[in-house]
Amino acid sequence: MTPTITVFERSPDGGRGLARDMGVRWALEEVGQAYDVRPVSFGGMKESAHRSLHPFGQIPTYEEGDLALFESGAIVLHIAERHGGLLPDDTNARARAITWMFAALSTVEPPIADLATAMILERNESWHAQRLPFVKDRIRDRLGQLSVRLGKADWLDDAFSAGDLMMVSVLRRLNASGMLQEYPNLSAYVARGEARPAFRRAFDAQLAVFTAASAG
Ligand code: GTB
Repeated sequence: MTPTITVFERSPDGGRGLARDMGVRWALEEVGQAYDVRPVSFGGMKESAHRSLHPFGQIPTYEEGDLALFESGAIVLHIAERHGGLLPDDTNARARAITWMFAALSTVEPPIADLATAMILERNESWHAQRLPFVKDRIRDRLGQLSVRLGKADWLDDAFSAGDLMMVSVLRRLNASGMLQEYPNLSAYVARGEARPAFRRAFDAQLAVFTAASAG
């Protein structure tokens, strides 16, 4: 059965692959699963039809037969569990890969999300300039720790896994900040993820939605 995902009708990132359907697309491409896409407007996300799929009125969602999921991390885990290629067969290695998925979303991403909040929502506040260095230092703490753990390895735990997919997706949120460049092994890690053919296909597909919406 071909799954359907929802995506931004017109992504505010201009098609740079920063909206969270990108990780889901990437996972589907990695495992070779075709998928359909249903673009949703900002208004449509808040309507009851979409809220029945996503209680918080957001994208992405994932529908496959009578299964409906939201939360990009849960969707990627579902895809990784149903198909080969994103989680190791060895039970312990599989648990470690899932641990990295959680680490990406619940340990590394929060300070990065805080930077987005600072830059978008708090930019005009009188205290913005005073707060920003603290926000960035909290990101540097996590990047430094992650950089030490990655070391010279290509991926976080031996072969590429859903853990790397989530971690690279989270770190890409820093692309515009220039902060990743302070950690050469992390910027090389992200570049390795972005160079994967499955990533390229996913990126091109989400960009095509944005380009079509802008032309229409
Ligand atoms: N935890 C959820 C998940 O991982 O699926 C978060 C989902 C989420 O934040 N969805 C956002 C959304 O639907 C889009 S991806 N927002 C609309 C709303 O809340 O009304 C977040 C996002 C948005 C824009 C950019 N950007 O422009 O760069 C990047 C990421």
